[in-house]
Amino acid sequence: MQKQSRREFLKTLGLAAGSLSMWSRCLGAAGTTAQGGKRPNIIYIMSDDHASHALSCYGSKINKTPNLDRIANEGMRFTNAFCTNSICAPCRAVVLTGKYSHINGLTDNVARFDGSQQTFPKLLQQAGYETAMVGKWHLKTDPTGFDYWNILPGQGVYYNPVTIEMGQRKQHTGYVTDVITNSCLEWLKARTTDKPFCLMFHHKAPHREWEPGPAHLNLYDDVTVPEPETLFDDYSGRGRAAHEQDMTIAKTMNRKDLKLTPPANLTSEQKQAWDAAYGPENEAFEQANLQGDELVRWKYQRYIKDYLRCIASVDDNVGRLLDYLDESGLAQNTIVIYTSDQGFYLGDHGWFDKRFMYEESLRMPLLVRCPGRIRPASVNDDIVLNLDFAETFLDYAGVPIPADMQGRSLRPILEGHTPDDWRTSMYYHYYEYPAVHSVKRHYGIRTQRYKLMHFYHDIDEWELYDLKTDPQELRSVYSDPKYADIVAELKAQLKQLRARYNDTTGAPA
Ligand SMILES: [Ca+2]
Repeated sequence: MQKQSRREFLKTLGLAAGSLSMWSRCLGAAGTTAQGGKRPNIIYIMSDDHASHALSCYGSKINKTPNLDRIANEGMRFTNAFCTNSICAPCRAVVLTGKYSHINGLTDNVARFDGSQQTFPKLLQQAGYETAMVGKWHLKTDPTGFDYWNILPGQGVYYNPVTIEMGQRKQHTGYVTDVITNSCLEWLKARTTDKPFCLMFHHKAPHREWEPGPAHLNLYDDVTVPEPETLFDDYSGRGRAAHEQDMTIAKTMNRKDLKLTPPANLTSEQKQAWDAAYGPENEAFEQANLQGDELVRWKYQRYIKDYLRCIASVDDNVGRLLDYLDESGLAQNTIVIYTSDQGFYLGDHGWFDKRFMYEESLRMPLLVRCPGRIRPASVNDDIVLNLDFAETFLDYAGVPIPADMQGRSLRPILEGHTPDDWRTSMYYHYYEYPAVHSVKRHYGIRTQRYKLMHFYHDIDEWELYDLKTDPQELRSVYSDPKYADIVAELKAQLKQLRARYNDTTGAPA
């Protein structure tokens, strides 16, 4: 935004006419915000594995997300939001603590989160906020720092889920994205205090095995979803890690992922709708005996349609929440964030899943709306991290940011003023290996233009990508003499980042 001229800004506002009145209402005579000292509510919406290239406000070629786009049109969209360790539970721990995985203790999905440590919900609670956590938690220990919590056990299931509400198991009939949203709305409607609140609203969708809800079983039936350019990537130009992973559509995807085996826990009515949606196509598939690229193409269509159907339900349900905020008057003083715990491969490089520091899984969608505080339809390309969220929420709540948190408040950026000393590079570290999907341990640095990665443990390989000339990261230029100076410079910066974040884990840089 700060790079837009006033004329461009006004033009953008024209495109977001619905947002303009809301924005204007909050402007004082001098054009400053009229919010005064009133502390904003915070609604943090996080889905699971929703890649930014599956939101239309990010230019998706494969789906439309009108309700999520609304947050972008009425707030700020970040184009360089990254996670620090691209896997479910560790991302959640980073968000709660504002600390890297090696500091908060949750480096992989196997460990248990130590809920006795400092988290931003605890600090908000101490500062007089009412706090709630609803949906996928995935940290193995009970939530701490929340006045109310209602979570899925572990990964949860899509259909007829059990939730654990303040320690009590509850069986629900229905689709998980609706169930989680219902619980959030019930909590919001039942509130009786005048306290500001912070609600964490975490969807399970669109996590594997991508089971669509009853309302979207037939969405995309009559279309062929465009394939990613790298669907048939052969990994030449990259190191052993890209060759030796186990997350390809061709080999790794199983019959349950592909809905050739139905979910076990459907009601008879749900089963009927399910069979009607998948039955005829499955029968045709079993008879066709597809092989090679043709088989990959079929699997890609089945996978991506189901993934997008799950997102359609997230989008609808975010719309329900936004509507409620409008009707209740809460929209005016509530920060609404939409993000995902990390990105995902949508057939890019022939893959599904995440874990790698390559772009598709490193990058998260990040949309933030708050009328009067954040300009509508603004776009920012600074490097921001999930490590920054805790600090941002504390900043907006007027709570001092503890010195041991490792990120930085996004508030100045959200309000249109990127600090001169904002980070120009980010540090990443992935640990879960050997494990499912066989993505080797690695850490690295990403700047606006370059990415240097070091794979270690049972390997010692470096890769360098020039994102300007090779945005799809198809050819490592680590050994290209033309890039020798860049390699030396980035290695020095990487060492500095490891020292700054006190990361002594993994092989030395
Ligand atoms: Ca995830």
